[in-house]
Amino acid sequence: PTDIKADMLAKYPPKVARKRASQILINEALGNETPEISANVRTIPGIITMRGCTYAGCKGVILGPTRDIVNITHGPIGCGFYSWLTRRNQTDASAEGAENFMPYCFSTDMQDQDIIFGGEKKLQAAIQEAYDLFHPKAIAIFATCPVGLIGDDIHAVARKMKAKFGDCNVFAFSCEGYKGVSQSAGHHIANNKIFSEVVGENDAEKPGQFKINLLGEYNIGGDGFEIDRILKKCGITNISTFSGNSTYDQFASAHKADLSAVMCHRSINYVADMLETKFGIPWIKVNFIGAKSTAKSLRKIAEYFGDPGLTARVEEVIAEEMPAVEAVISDVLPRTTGKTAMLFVGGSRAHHYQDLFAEMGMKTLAAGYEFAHRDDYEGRHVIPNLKVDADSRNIEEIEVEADEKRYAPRKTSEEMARLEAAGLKFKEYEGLIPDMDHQTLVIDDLNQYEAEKLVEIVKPDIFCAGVKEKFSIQKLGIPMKQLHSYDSGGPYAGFQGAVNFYHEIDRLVNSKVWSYMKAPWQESPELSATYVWE
Ligand code: CFM
Ligand code: HCA
Repeated sequence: PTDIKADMLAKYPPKVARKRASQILINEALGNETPEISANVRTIPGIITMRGCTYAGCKGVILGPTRDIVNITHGPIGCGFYSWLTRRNQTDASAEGAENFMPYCFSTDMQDQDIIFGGEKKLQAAIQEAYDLFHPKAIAIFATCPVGLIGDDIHAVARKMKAKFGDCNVFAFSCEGYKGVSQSAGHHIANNKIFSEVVGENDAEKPGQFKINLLGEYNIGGDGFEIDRILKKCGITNISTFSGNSTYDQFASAHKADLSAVMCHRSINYVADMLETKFGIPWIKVNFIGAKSTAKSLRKIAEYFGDPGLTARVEEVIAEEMPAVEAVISDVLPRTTGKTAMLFVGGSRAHHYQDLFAEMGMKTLAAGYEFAHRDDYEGRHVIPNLKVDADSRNIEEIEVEADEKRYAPRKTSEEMARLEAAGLKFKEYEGLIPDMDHQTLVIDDLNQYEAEKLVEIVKPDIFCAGVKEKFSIQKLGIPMKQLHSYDSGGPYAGFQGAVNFYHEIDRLVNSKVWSYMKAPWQESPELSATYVWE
């Protein structure tokens, strides 16, 4: 792999090579010694990054999956259009009287004249129109790049309209695309606002014995439906998902849960921390991607509640679900064992999906995030040493304190200590690097050039990334699976999702169609060498 890194950097000018070298790492993690990677830093101008923008992270990712908030994009129409369900986040609005605004794309459709004369009046008119048409519980406004550049005060407009309506919560997000180096800043902005404007608004008691929040699960391709099916079967009540298949009221009631289970650490750790600080709800890291990981996560939740009935029920569910999973694993294993994968996805899936590939006997040779921070790579113990860069400083920091009336630690400190001593870790995420094999490659903010270079050198059996990478990789003759939208597939979470994934990957890595393609190295002899991975 040392040669691969050198090959990838060879064509860069020295300054670019130096910067990229700090984001390309050969995994030499041993025990607690995790090598340091540079992450959450600006992409070098001119490089074709895989990243998206801050608006995408706020509007598309965090708020996009909530069905009964009218989400208005204040900006040119492309921003609203791009973030309109392209993520394949599903929702279930079949209940009597359920509101669902997700099939609509709301935008102020900013024009040149709004940029010159200001867009506040147009925004106000759009909010009024949405209110008159739908009378929703809440209207959210999202800033795009021009809004910040011309200085429209979206918060003043939101306050004014909220006061005018009286029965509709109107709030705004300063999530201009350029606010941070990636989507990640948008997650943080969204977390802060949802927490300060919505969480805790509904104090009504929620039924259920074992109440959790599922944080960082977005119901892509129906993942959340499968997880909810399993939780329900176990007798665990999901009070609120942030934010797959969610409603305004779920956010408003999140403080009624007794545990937060965090799937995607990157996008939602802020809410997890704030729920603990303000209301006393502890959080644990879970992963429902992979059958074994699903079983492990259910056991962790049961361990937290410490109820023998729940523990027994969780074991029953695992025992009921696993035979179907194991039948498919033993069918595909002879065809998938020893195959190799590369995963370059967002801020958590490049880690989580390694478990699914491992279950199929497949090895992940290279992986990386588009926009995760060092803690997602190296583990949360590095947080105190993280540098606050210029872009992080753009994000409003909110002060959260214990709620005078409603703060209630869910466990005594003795109980927490006992659980920790038994191995249940709270507020902990160990990151991607320690989980990967020695001498594998970890690459932050991979770009178009490096992706093609990697594929040419290593020729993995499958490459997983997003839509921008899809066709360039396929043209190299390598099967490509989108791990954002799942192409047209899914769910891949939970037990049934794992089965879907095994079938899909088996089909992809064993398909004959790719052998009919002529990749560039098959036509140019100088590119035809095969790299031997040690
Ligand atoms: Fe979390 Fe996500 Fe991801 Fe993400 Fe995303 Fe996504 Fe993703 Mo695309 S919240 S970090 S900002 S798991 S949209 S559902 S697939 S990049 S790996
Ligand atoms: C986003 C959304 C995205 C894009 C995926 C892709 C998603 O970042 O705005 O590049 O294919 O999951 O839909 O991450």
